[in-house]
Amino acid sequence: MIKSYKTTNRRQFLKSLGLAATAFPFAVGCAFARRSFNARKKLRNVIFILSDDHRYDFMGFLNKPKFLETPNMDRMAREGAYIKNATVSTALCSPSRASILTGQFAHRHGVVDNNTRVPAGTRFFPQDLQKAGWQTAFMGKWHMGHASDEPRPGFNKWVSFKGQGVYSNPTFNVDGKQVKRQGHVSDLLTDYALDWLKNDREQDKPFFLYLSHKAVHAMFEPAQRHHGKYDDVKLEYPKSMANTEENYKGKPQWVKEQRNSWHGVDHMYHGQMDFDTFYRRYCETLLSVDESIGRVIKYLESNNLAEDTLVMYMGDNGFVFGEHGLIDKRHMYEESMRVPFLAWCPGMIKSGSVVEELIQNIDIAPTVMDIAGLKIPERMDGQPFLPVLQGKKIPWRDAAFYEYYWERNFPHTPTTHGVRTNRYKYIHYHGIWDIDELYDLKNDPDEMTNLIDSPEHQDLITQLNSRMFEWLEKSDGMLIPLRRDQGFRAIERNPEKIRK
Ligand SMILES: [Ca+2]
Repeated sequence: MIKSYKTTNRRQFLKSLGLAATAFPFAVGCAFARRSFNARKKLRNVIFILSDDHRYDFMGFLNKPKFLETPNMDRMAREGAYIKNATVSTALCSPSRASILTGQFAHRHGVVDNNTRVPAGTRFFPQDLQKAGWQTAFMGKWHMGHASDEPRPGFNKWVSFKGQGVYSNPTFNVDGKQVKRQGHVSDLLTDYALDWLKNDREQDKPFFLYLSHKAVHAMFEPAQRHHGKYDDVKLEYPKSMANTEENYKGKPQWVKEQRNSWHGVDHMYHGQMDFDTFYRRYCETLLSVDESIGRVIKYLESNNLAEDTLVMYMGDNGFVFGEHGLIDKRHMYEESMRVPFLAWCPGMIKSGSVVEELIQNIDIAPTVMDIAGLKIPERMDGQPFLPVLQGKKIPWRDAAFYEYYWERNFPHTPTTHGVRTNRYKYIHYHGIWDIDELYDLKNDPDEMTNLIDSPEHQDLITQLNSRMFEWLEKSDGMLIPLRRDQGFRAIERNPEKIRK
């Protein structure tokens, strides 16, 4: 019998996922984190900076691409923590954003595509912070549903726009009023954020600022000062980009088919942009996000706030630049599922920390709740990771779960569920006649050799399959969500590239 998550308590649920052998030490870990934090009585503010579609390895300090310079991200990593194995539970904008705000998997909060509004009654963790006396602000891209930019519950200050918004001269909804501004959206959002920090919040209360950038979502538009900066740099293409027999050996059929689609290199965005321009503009657009981080950190330092404010920088999902002939996100390959994640707070996080633990977007909400000294609600699926950032050994998950639901708008990527450990990734497809995948990430980080039929891996596949279904059963995930048809459909193929 499938036991409903609602009737399963949190401890049973975590235990069911095989977390930490038993859930008890995990609970001890949380209590310890809270004691540790309270004892310091220092950390009291959180700034969460989110970018859109920034892939995990495009940062200057990782030297990829070689020409890219992100001095402020580099500084966060150098002086704070670089969370190496950060992933999202769904690599798609709106589901991931809803997971960040609720601490829940997509099948639990219900936002499974980019068209769905958050169901009425959904609780966002800033509502709890506000109730506890925190000052809260949301600046930027909300993007759960396209129709409204109206203030959402949980924020003392609201600056947002409808759906994807625009890069240049945007109109914002500022606390319910439409305000037209001149300039680049990344700069303007940072201006709003700094203005709120300086002038608009109650200075004696702890604060939570959610700075949610539109950048670097397609169609990329760098700030004017960055446009063309990377026009002449040499681009390096991933080895798996070429349409060769070797590259597609053992791969599911849908991957090769997707080459010639909106999200494939043979017909990307139906020909609106060529690959090289696309790559250069993406990197240029990222520079304004990096500068935004720098301005926020500089403000904290000049106002004596650096010691008691945790700054986190994360991407809402990854981005594929030609790997396996694909672009964009949605699927479970590394470039799509992994995200950049940095944390900075001098005095609380040791400089140069590298975190190996599997941290996910669902962990942000419980972590901020924990920092605020609030009880982590039963409804949240994630775990608080502050002690992990501080290098403390606490019981932690040994597997991250993943889900993506097929969209009629972008029909080339199938419904996907999967499990990723630090070593292996198991990918399971639904509703398509194709093969599943298993990768050994240690020996094959580029996911080139599918081990799904390897005799010596069959026991592991059975185990991972079983863990995946246990997760879905225990968390009410055994139904495939269906939504009404709406919006654009990316169903064109490039006739010149159709396989004979
Ligand atoms: Ca996104």
